[in-house]
Amino acid sequence: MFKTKEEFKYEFSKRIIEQYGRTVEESHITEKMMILESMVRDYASVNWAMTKMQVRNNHQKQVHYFSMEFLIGRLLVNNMMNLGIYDIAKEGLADYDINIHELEELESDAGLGNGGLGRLAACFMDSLASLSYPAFGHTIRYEYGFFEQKIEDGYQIELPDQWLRLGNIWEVRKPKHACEVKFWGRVEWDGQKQKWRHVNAECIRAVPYDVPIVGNNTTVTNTLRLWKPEPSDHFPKGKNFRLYLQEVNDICQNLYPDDSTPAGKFLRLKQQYFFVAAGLNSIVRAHLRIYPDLSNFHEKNVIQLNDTHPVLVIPELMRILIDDYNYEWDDAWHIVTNTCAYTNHTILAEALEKWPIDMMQNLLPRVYQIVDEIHKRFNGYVKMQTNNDERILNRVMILKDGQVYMAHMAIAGSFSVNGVALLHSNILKDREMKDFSDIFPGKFNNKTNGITHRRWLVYSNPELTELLKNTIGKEWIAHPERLSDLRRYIDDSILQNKFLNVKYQRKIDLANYIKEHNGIEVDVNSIFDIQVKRLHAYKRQLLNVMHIIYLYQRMKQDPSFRIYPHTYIFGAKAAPSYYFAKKVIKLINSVADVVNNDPDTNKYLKVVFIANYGVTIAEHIIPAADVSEQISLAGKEASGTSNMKFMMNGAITLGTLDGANVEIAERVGDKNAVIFGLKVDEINRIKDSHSYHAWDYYNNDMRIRKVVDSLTDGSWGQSREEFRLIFDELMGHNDEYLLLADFDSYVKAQERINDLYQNKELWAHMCLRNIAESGYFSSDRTIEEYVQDIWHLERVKK
Ligand code: 4GP
Repeated sequence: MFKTKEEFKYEFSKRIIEQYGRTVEESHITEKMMILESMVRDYASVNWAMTKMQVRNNHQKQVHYFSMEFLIGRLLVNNMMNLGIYDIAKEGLADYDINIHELEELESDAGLGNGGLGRLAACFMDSLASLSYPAFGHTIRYEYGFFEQKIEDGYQIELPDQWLRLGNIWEVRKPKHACEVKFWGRVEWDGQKQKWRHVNAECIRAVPYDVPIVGNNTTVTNTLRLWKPEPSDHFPKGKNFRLYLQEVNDICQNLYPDDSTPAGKFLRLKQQYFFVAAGLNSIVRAHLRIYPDLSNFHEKNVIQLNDTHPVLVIPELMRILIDDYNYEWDDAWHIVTNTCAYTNHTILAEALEKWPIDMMQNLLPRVYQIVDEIHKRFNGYVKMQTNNDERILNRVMILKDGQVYMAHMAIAGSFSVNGVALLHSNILKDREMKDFSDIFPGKFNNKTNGITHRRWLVYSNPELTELLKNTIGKEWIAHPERLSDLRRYIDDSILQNKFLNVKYQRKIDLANYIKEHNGIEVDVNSIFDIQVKRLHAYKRQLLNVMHIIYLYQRMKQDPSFRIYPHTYIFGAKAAPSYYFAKKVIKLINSVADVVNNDPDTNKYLKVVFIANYGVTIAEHIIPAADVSEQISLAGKEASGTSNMKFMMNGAITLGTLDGANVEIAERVGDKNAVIFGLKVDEINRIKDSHSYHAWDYYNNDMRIRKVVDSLTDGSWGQSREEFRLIFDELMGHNDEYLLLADFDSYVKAQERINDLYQNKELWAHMCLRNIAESGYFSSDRTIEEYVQDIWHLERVKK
């Protein structure tokens, strides 16, 4: 492999000639990009093969991270940086007059995720490899991702995300590791063998596509395994083959297909079982290539279940052990419950999955039988632990009201259950899942999330990285906790000015992006106040818009009231069938239209909605932020991770005491974060006593009344009915997420930001303090905690 610029150039031009029969100069830019990608992949392949061999030969334990999503973003530059070949390649390409950034821009973000849970999985894969721990990821190879968001006339439009348009050079198809996954059919007792048989099943073949996950400054290269469904050789007898092909393809069309119909629900369950069964099959086979049987399976493998989506791992592994390898129930249960660990990412009831029993019974008859048995035995255990307390039993059962409660099965079948920030883990343990933590003391633990500082600082903010290197050296890159070395310099006025200048450069970059994509001119000297995350009522983007409406109305009414110029920036996808969330997007855009075009106010106030928020766009947005909006109703956001990315890039958190905001505020201190709003215990009291009345706030606060009225009086250029749904959520359904209750304190918090920002020295001090305290939020720290407490891995041995 190339070691110098000249070797790189030789290899690059040779490959272009061999592949396309043209010189570098004659080749198309996409050809150049694909050749570069293939070179990086092949470069990584050497380490990849070596890592697999080392893990096998040294009989090392591995973690298998099962997740519906891995939001990995682009890989080209990230991989080159991790491999330490970025500079050589960049200079080599420059000799051919090729700007590496132009090639980088051609790479699509992988369509393998949507939100925080998926991005967390990607950060974890990066940290695992970079810390040299052996790890596998398992998911589905979605053809069209979640969706591509366009905004038309202010509305969200969903298009297929064609991320595979140019192919995916990173993946390697591995047909020899393919396996069969069985659906439908029925179970029958085989008297001779004394076991259950799954007959008349419809088989679908699962073929793995492996993507190398390249660690930074190590030779360790792990695998992300994407499973693709293909027709099986055991074609279901008598079935219409077109229908069969359609069903096979459906499994990998989209992430989170619409589940508002029974057909959609079936499809989601099918997807989950498909990748769970395929993933387990490949792990079991790999295990048996080294060991004679599966009795030490849990000593060599740990499976982390990322939320409830992959929880079928529990019954499926039971099935494999019992049906395929003749284990007794108790021995199998011992192995399963010492292999599986579960991470919960939300307490929102609608996100804790439940499947109708008849659906699971039809689609997965043998697996369901096992679920039923797990349920019965679990009931027995609970009765024993609780002195036959029927009320507790009713609350914790796996099968009830005709449904399978996946979170309950996850807790029963795992040896560890963790939340993703201190507050969230405590809410799980002491409130939402208290019965379970009483039944299984010691099972519940906390692992506060983290983000990879390599992508979210070193790669996406090279300007700040340079400044940090010049100030405190580069130890922090390998040891992010050493960002604390910056503490000594935060009052150094030269550094402060340099920091403000870096921020200014990044704001210019984002302003250019906005000009190009939205056609809006924004003032680079204004406060860039940013809220980027999935659109959900509990995250309260609506509170942010209501505050903008209030500012606008007040400036219109009172010419003597003016704010320091602000640019409010949003980025968010709404799930396609989530009507309220889509209306909020329309509201943001409608308010933006009025506000941005009003000459009375548009020097002070601009609103921008950036379409199709995702990893690559975030890499432009986050380094440019002055203010990080983290305003969920306290107790609802499990952790949040954009809060950590913003902090690491020197933005000030404007947030409630929710999720990881609590830990951020604690680390930076009261003065360096702007915290507002009701706290969890206050909210619990309000909710438990049913004492909240949205109309009281409406009637008693003129600001609120004017803002709410504007939703239905045509203020935003709409028909009066356009935002009725939002009005009804607030006033008809008594404002479930207490926006009106937090409105006043949010306004005051915004006023504090307005004042603080104008004191440049103080502001820079605050930002630098945030950066200095952000090392704790590197996912390297999180991964070390998982390794210590849950996974018990050793670094890959040479
Ligand atoms: C998210 C949570 O909403 C967020 O608070 C957390 O930081 C993230 O997981 C990672 O733990 N949940 C999801 C989801 O993305 O789909 O439930």
